[in-house]
Amino acid sequence: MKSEPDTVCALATPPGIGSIAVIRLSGPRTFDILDQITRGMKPSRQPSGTVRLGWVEDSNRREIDHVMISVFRTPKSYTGEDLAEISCHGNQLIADTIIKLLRQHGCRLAEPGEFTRRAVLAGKLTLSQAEAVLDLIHAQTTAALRSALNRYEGGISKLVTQLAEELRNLVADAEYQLGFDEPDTQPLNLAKRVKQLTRKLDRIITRGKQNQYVYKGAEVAIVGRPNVGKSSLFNRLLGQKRAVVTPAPGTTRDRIDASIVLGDAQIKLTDTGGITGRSAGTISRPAAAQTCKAIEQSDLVLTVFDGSRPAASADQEVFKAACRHRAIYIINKSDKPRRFEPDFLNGNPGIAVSALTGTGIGRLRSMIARRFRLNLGTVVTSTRHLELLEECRTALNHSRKAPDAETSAFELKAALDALGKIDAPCTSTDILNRVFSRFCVGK
Ligand SMILES: Nc1nc2c(ncn2[C@@H]2O[C@H](COP(=O)(O)OP(=O)(O)OP(=O)(O)O)[C@@H](O)[C@H]2O)c(=O)[nH]1
Ligand SMILES: [Mg+2]
Repeated sequence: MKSEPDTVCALATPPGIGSIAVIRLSGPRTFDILDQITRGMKPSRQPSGTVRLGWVEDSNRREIDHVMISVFRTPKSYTGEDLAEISCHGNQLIADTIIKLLRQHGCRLAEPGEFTRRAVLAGKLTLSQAEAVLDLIHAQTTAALRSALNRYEGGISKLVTQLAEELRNLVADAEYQLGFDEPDTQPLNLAKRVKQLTRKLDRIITRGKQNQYVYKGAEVAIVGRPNVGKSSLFNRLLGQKRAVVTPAPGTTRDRIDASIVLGDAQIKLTDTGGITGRSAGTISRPAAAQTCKAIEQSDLVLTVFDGSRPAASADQEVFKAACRHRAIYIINKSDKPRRFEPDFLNGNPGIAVSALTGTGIGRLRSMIARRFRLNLGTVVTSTRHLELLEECRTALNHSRKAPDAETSAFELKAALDALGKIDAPCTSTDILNRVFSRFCVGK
């Protein structure tokens, strides 16, 4: 026999002092419990979708707070269950006391993401919509917000339905052909359509990976030999004097991080100690190791050269360290006569800027922003979705290269299964745990 679900409660607003605090509870005993802790109101008789004012009191009839209670009856609530929200004064002590009271009357403290999890289990939200709820809460830029809203409205489900439809047609045709042909000898004549679908997935995956920067943020390191103006550029991009700038080489030793928004993404910008040529020795080994690590970790390397001085071997070292990564080559000090004419940049003209006067900085900002722009060609951004789309693409490739028709059809079904996991009808605890592990309590 299926047991009745617990009634759960949690603080839905951030802890601490605020004008109000909201405590949410959901489950079959919601109104029964509320009736027991309130005076001047009977939440069990309150119509769904209404708000009433009244008192919360403890078992000795002592007043705890004057509150507003919003009532949402099953199935017309966020979780699909009976749900209520108590808005009390925004004092942590009051909120804690009310939660303690609710627990004394049989409420369990909700797990992180439990309200949204219940919404998914009740079919109120698809899994990808639930993930969008999390992205909505955590979005740091307007682009990230817009894209999360699109997914909250079902953008991923639409995409999955479309792709699954195409795949299902392929599976049906494959099975139809299997009925006629010798399964072990006749290759399926579907390779062309499978390839087309694979190409479509390629595009979605590439754009989706690009979109991840909008959510996860991007790491951008400024590197170069000592004294080329890395810290000056760092300060310019930040719009404030964070890093120390001096005329002496070797000023920056430890890396300095700062956060800025450029275009659609939140960017962690890192100023590093200068990289010297092998013969020079003005920077300590640990500092050099730190700089190399910053390059390795970066999604983009801003490689700075001093445009007013001839290229040196240290510049070439810097180029060698950075060129294996996504890089922008910056020729700084453009306010001075140009003397930097290297032969190792492979024809890349770089971008001329002056960190001192600000010339070219606007163009540089746009160049960086372009690298991390939200690609509106797809709604995909999440790692979980990308992994499943990649699994789907791998199965499609196997299907195309399969030695016989039966294996080919089997792989097509595997591709369909992978796609199905994106909005899985939630029977798998593993998938649910993975999705909801990042949620906060009360959501
Ligand atoms: N003329 C001119 N001078 C600049 C420019 N950018 C930086 N400088 C000067 O170059 C010197 C070194 O600048 P920093 O920003 O400290 O250079 P850095 O690459 O961080 O140096 P280290 O931390 O020592 O590796 C300072 O005197 C700056 O004022 C520029 O665009 N034009
Ligand atoms: Mg510096």
